[in-house]
Amino acid sequence: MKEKLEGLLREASAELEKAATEEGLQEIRVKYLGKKGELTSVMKGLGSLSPEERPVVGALVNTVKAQLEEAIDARAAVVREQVKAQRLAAEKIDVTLPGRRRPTGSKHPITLVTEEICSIFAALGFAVAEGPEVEHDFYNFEALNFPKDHPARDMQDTFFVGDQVLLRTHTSPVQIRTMLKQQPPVRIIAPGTVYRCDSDATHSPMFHQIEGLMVDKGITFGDLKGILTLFINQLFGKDIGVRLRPSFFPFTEPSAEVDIACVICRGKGCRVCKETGWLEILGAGMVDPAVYGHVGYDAELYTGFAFGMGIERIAMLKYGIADMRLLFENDLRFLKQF
Ligand code: 2U9
Repeated sequence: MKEKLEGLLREASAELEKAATEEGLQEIRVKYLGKKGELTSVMKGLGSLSPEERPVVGALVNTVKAQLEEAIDARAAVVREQVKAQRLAAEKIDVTLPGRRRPTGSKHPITLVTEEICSIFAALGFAVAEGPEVEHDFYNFEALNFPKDHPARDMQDTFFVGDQVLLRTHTSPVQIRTMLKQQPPVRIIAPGTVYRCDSDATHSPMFHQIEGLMVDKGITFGDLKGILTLFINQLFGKDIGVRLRPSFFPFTEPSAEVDIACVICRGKGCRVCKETGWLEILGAGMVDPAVYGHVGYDAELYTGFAFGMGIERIAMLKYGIADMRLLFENDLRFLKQF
């Protein structure tokens, strides 16, 4: 019996040596110590021994059982450590590897120009004002002194949403809304998207504008010229030539168009400036007293100037973009350059 038990212990020890997984160890535990296990069947056979043999063999079985349990537990600890080491090796991360680069976008040239223009005027004390793109006829035309039969009010030029409701054709309604809310002094710029029923190689039905308005006591045409010249010199350089030509708008009187010396030929004459040497970039004028009447300002007390410019045109001149459609196609090969 003693040899049999020692044989079992040797056999189990040899199997334990080879066991490399927790499952393998469990099988060995069942094989020797389980209900139908080898050691258990020896214990069951104790009853057939003589009363003298029984305590001796019983003590031996208990010793072997304890040794076996100890050996299994010891091997289990080793296997657990091995499994852990394997998992750690498999999950190892090299934290020194460079990260995966995500492509970063860049700002659209229209956004860049808008931000640059806004920051120039912000430095001059102008606040940025915004308003709705779907407007009422009153804010878009009526309060701006457009006659009832003005061609801009025509269905051919304006997108109408309803009888009196339309897509704003300029950002001027933002200034009207501001004036209705506050008394002078007013110093604002209004950047935004505008819409006109117009689409060809040089016109898009949706484009962007920045308009400005300054109203206070004693504002003169000299202030208009001074502020706009300062603005142009910051945007296009301090040596650029500037000239004002008389013009007409329903909402300003007197009105002017502002030209800069051609940024391509510096005034010599080229295809871009149609051989004139000049490029029109702004419209401007002293706010017509009729506009003050619509917003409740005292036209005897206050004067002011307003101006407007198309951002696409400025962006094309500033960055040398030949075709306006590039600004709306969202081709990454184009946009990545900014
Ligand atoms: C109020 C009073 C007056 C805004 C002005 C212009 C002249 C102008 C055009 C430039 C190119 C529009 O994008 S464009 O087609 N704008 O020439 N805009 S004065 O005058 C105002 C605005 C609001 C209350």
